[in-house]
Amino acid sequence: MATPRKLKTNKTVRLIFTGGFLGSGKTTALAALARDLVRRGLRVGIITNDQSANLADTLIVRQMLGELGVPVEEVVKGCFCCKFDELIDQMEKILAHEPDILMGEPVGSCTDFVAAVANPIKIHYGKSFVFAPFSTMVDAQRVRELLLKETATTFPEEVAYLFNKQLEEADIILLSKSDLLRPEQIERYLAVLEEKHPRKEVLAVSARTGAGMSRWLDRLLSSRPGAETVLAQLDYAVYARAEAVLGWLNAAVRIRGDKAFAPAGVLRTVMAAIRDALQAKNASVGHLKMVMTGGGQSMWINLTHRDAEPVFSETRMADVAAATLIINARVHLAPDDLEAVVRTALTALEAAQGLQVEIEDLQCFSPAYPDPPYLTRSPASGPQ
Ligand SMILES: Nc1nc2c(ncn2[C@@H]2O[C@H](COP(=O)(O)OP(=O)(O)OP(=O)(O)O)[C@@H](O)[C@H]2O)c(=O)[nH]1
Ligand SMILES: [Mg+2]
Repeated sequence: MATPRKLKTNKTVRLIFTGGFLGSGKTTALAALARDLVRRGLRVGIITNDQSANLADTLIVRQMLGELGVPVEEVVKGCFCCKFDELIDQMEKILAHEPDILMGEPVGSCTDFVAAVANPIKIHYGKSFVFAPFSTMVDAQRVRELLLKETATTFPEEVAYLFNKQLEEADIILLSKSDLLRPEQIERYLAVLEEKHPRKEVLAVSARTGAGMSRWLDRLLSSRPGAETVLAQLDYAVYARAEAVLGWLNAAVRIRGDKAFAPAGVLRTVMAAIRDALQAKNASVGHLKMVMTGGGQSMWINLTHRDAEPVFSETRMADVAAATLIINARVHLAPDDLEAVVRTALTALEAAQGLQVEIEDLQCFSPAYPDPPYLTRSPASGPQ
């Protein structure tokens, strides 16, 4: 097996990686944790990850943490597992800021993180880093859809397999967005997760209200060894099919008006047009997120379930005459169909609101077969 390049750190840096399915709340939770850690006087950096360039998450984290001076880097065109060398490159950039803690968010369609990323890091960079427990986030809607099979989905069984593998490799399972649930619902979902994963710690958290967050952070900062749960077995053919059924679209769109326009109105219009089309095609949504940036400000809108209401960011922007719209869609739809849906929505925006809409970049594809270069099921089996 190839050996990754060397990396030097002046101190041991704690790695907090948090995975979980598309839209489960990873970015929001990591940004909230980072804010808390900075408040405690710790130096933090974050690495985002996506299958393509033009990530919403990088913009969102920068907007959320910009004033705190938290460095944010990204690994694109593949998950951390498959882009291990690029992950090390980006970690090195963050290390230049001398962080105490480096946080990472693997892309939501990723699993086998411990074998593909954590173990190689432990083997090759053991003295430089220590892993905090690896957390997997799940929200209640996805538990009902993919674990309990109580709600309708068009996602095939392979996606449920991927979702379950994400839970299986967690040290800690986080039931996210607990503010949306009644106490008895929280109890029910925690019990379901505990029953399926009796040896794991399961916590309910809300990044929005802060409920459960300090308990989670205590675990992450404890001396408990992390990223210890290696998947004993993962059928890569099934995993690859789970990713391949997703249409994955990242676009950067320049929007100009003859006079200033309201970014929230544009976001709402494009979101509604795409969601209506996805409803008509009966396509399940993993996550549809759009970020508008103009005048040095960003705001965003998210849809994590096709039949849910889209959610706006708390940050708002003043009206602008020009802005960039980043669209990230992960949907159970063939890439060509998804691309047509998005292009049609943008054309309608231009026609209805008299805006000039120019697509600067648009990538639409299904994620490639995962092929992690340093996959190691047992840390002891590699070079020391
Ligand atoms: N009510 C509520 N909503 C939340 C919470 N955390 C995240 N969300 C919302 O859930 C949606 C998805 O959140 P993200 O943090 O982008 O999720 P993610 O897991 O990073 O998504 P991907 O990176 O696309 O997989 C957004 O609309 C968030 O505002 C929470 O604690 N409470
Ligand atoms: Mg995210």
